[in-house]
Amino acid sequence: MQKAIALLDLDYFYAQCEQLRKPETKDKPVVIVMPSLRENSGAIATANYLARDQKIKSGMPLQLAKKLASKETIFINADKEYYKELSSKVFEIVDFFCSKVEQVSIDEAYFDLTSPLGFEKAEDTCIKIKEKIKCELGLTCSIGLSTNKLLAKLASNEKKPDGLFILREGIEKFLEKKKIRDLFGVGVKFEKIFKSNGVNKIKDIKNFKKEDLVEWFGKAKGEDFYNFAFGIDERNVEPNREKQQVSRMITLRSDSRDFENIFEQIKLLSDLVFNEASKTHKRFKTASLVIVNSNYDNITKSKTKTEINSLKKLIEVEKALLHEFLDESLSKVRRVGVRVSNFEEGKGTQKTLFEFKG
Ligand code: DCP
Ligand code: CA
Ligand code: CA
Repeated sequence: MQKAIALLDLDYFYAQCEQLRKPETKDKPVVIVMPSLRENSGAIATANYLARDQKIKSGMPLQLAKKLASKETIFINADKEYYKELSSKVFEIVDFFCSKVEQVSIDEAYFDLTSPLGFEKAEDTCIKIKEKIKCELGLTCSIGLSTNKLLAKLASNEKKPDGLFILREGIEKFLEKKKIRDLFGVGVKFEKIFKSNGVNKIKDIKNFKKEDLVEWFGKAKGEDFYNFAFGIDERNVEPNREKQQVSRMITLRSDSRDFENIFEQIKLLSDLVFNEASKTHKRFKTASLVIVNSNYDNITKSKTKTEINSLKKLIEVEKALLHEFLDESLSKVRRVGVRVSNFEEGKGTQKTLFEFKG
């Protein structure tokens, strides 16, 4: 089966985070600074697109950026804790849609949407992820969707900012335009080696044999670069995120507002979710009822309790949430889901005092 692999990268990330909490900076060039110990010195972490129009970019010394800036350019010192907080909220949203997520940096993650729905549905999922991040957090990102990591990453740069680029056909033509520096793993040092051998674009690699690349870069890297030139990349998405939540959803046989009918499904889903969550030996505090109504609106109702440590308790909370939903809404339920989150460190079952002894 053809794989469906996506790369999500947040747009001008640190600057976007700052603009989110400082609305007065809207429509202004914004530059984020990593200050150094010496006064008035430091490096540029990133710049929003208006500041990039002034030729200010990541890695540049602060002094140079100040020379390029206009009067209205706003300089802000980086607040990494705040960016990390937003970053984890973003990837929790991705976790909700996909269980195979590999975060590769503060603002970037691959996710594998191959199963169970395949490439056709992957596009829908990417659209939903973008919407939810926008709607819940107010942030934009760009997603590349393709058949492997290399192509997903390249695709993610095609429609920045706030873009979704699907690369499934015409891969050879797509790669024709790309410079050697665009290739995964090629930095300044490797770019020099390529260029000294007359390779300026990715397609120029095809003029050489695999053995030539192995000679320049060693076996592993040489072979990878050679394969990359043909759009081949066998690297898997290696999930590296702790599960932030466990959830299951089901579509009702027909749209319904009948309490017993819906509750019956909720009990089954709660059982599945509770067992899955207990496997990871986690305690959790939040239970949610997720409803998709007949208009395809998504409604989530949640309750947080000190500890939901038995299936019975989970079902009780879900029952109350269903009552609330039916009281508040007139719409019919099409899909229903149960989710638990807000995990706590430690084992799922509390040790008794007796067990702690000895
Ligand atoms: N970063 C940094 N120093 C660098 C490069 C990046 O501190 N030399 C930080 C700030 C960025 C974040 O990492 O906001 C993500 O880096 P990206 O390369 O993804 O760049 P941006 O997200 O800022 O911009 P883009 O919209 O091009 O992705
Ligand atoms: Ca980014
Ligand atoms: Ca990035």
